[in-house]
Amino acid sequence: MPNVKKTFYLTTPIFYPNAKLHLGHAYTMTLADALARSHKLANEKVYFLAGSDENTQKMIDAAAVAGVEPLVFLDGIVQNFMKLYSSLDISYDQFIRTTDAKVHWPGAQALWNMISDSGDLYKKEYTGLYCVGHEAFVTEKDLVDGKCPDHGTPPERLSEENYFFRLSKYADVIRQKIESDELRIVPHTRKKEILTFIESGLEDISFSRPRKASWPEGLGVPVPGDDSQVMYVWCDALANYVTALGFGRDDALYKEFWPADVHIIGKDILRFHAAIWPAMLLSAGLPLPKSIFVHGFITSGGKKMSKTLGNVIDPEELIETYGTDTVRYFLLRHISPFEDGDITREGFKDAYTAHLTNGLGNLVARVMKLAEDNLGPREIDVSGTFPAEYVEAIENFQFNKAMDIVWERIAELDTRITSEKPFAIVKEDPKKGQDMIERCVKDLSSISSMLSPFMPSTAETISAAIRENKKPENLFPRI
Ligand code: ME8
Repeated sequence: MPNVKKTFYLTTPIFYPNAKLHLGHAYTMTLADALARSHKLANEKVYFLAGSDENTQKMIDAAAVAGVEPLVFLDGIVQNFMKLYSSLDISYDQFIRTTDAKVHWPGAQALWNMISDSGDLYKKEYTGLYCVGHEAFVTEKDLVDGKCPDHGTPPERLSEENYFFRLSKYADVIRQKIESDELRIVPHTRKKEILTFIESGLEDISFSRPRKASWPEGLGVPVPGDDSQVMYVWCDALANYVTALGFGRDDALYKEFWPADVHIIGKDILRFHAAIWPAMLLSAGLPLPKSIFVHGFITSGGKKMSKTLGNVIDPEELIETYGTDTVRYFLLRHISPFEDGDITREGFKDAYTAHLTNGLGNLVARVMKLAEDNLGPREIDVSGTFPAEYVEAIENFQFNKAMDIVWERIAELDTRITSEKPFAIVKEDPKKGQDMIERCVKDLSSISSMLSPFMPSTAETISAAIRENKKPENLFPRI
């Protein structure tokens, strides 16, 4: 039988390109990358999607403030996204842009037509409160003191003709699929949250807006058969998860990878992914994603880090000072993936010194110095399996737990060297000492494999040092 690899399709939110990305976005991408790399390590065929959500009013507004043509502005920001992903070592396979009329629009329109054929779209005059920050209509009960609590801005009152999607029709089916974990929502607290939301009743939602004269050509997916309207904004954005695979144009990837194994999202966009998106797919008769992993927010000074609130930490700045893998390390180990986690510059520095300079860096130097001084070049058999608890932690998206397991190994090996003293024994009984050192190198190699999804270039440096039997340059110099 041909050896068919298990496939693994992983998506990330396509961020709004109205400003530079901050550490919160870097967090989502780092979680996703660690997951993608773990599945590659397990020999699966991974497809990892990133992208940007471009057909929006807030991008137009930001371009106006910057004094640049919207489409030029977009190109600049998207380059920034990609630059950040490259400095974070994000191994995405495709970057989808929703202004891409060749890649995204045919599928978005095909999906629209399927939903329309099911009788789930109707036109209606709508008056409501619109939060530009969320790019969504909100209700009075979402507001605090008349303002959106997430963005601190009052919503606009809009009155216009829109196409509406019969979301209400799908509430029961979606609830049942989430309850039974056919659509698995992780963590459990988010599953409960979305079930409560669905039980409180789903209302039909706006799926289009009149095309604005101020919007440039090339922005906004035209509603099939009604050029006066563009898709807006979640129906356009959510469709990216299938259009990127060629849905509606060239189905090869779609057939291979859909349904998605995991949509990774932040907790702010749970409703869109766990209610609206499944309803769209059900309406179109397409399979639902298998799971949605919902992470918490990175806060800074106790408040959500957000462009609008102006308390952002620039990931590039941290990468410049500490290096890519330190930033990845901190995000993956010191922030609980299921809850909010605060990050301060001091906490970051302390973790660096304690666990990277003194922990991992010190151990690598210690073991490799012993190896370089005492072992001749020799083949080290490094094949081995990962501990079950490590694999299980990753399957449950508990990257911090998986890394705790790695750091337990680091501490164990360090303690063993101190107590068994191979450095002394090798002088009295070279054969015995060499065997002990060889065992240390093997354990270091297994630590390096376990680290590779999280800190890929550090893992590669360690592996290379082992191959060459040479102590590497100081991995995490004191700062
Ligand atoms: O919502 N902590 O885009 P967006 C952790 N375009 N993660 C954070 C964060 C924080 N403080 N702030 C943002 C959109 N994020 C839509 C998505 S998908 C079809 C369309 C991350 O630019 C987190 O992943 O507002 C959150 O869900 C996402 O950025 C929102 O990004």
